[in-house]
Amino acid sequence: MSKRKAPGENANSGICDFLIELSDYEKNVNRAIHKSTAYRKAASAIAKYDKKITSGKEAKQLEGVGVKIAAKIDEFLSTGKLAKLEKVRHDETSLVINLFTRVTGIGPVAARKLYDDGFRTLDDLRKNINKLTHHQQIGLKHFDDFEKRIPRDEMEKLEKVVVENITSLDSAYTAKICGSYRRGAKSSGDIDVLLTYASHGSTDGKNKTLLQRVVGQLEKISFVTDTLSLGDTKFMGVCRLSKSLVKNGTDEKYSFRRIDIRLIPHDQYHCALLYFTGSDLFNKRMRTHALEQGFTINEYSIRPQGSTGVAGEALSVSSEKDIFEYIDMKYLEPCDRME
Ligand code: 8DG
Ligand code: CA
Ligand code: CA
Repeated sequence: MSKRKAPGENANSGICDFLIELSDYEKNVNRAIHKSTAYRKAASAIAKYDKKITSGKEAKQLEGVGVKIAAKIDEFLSTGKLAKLEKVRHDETSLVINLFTRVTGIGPVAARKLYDDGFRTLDDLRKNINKLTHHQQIGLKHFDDFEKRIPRDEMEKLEKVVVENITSLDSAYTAKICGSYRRGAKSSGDIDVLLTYASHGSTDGKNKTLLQRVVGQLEKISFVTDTLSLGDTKFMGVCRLSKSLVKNGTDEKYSFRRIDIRLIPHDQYHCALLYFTGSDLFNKRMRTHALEQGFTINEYSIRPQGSTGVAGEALSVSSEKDIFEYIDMKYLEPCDRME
């Protein structure tokens, strides 16, 4: 997951902002994933609502807004703030843990550990770099760049460099940028690339070189600058555009960006495409709908859920539309898959 989500602009952004702050707090500090998701769902439903909310009661009519959240909305509307958040914002433990989790590679558990070890600031971490993994060190080095979202026009340039270089390496490769970019977002947190190779199917076993060749090429042109992790199927790294990579490029100073590349067997391509296009809230909703219809879907396949609860063989899929059809759900274009 990219760490910074696009801020909302809507009639109720005050409410959405505090719900997202609560969601982050529950995830990072308390490691209460379900609470965190509940706040994010409520924020998402409220963001879609185009009237200005005037009471908790009104908000409660929306899906995902229950009694407790409605009470918080009432408190916020009448006082302009939230006692719970005021406390969290002044609580050193919460502040430090929240800050540390903004470094890529530092999750809630590692952040808590670093806090317990006595670290309080990013400078403390910089001075004790040996306490961090390689991934975390790179995250710290590019902390400011990774906090910035990538404007869509830069995403278009990044896409061009990635796709052209991969397909000119070998035309049997296909590369596609998914995530928020494929959903048409104005800005993206990172670059999510799906990679397939014509003769590489899920029954062919591991292929050690298919992904490494691609990463090697992107390093050779000085596009990929760091590797956070590289396995047979997943690369996590850092890249940056440069004047020489962008045709008609200006002297614009480019930022370092997070890039993930996943190698997908061609028979699993459409399930992966659906999954990695997201959004993650949409994925959760679709998965729930699938289960109600007796199917289980994940990033690899869609399978019928047998009466004993054991999933059957993967169904054949030749487009994203097929998956929607199996579960009797109206097809949605990527730009309509916000939640
Ligand atoms: P952003 O980067 O612009 O902030 O948004 P994004 O592209 O939608 O989110 P992402 O965090 O980069 O994840 C890409 C897609 O992967 C997401 O849209 C849906 C899917 N996905 C989930 N759950 C998870 C998860 O737990 N981790 C990751 N890495 N991806 C997930 O549905
Ligand atoms: Ca990502
Ligand atoms: Ca993304």
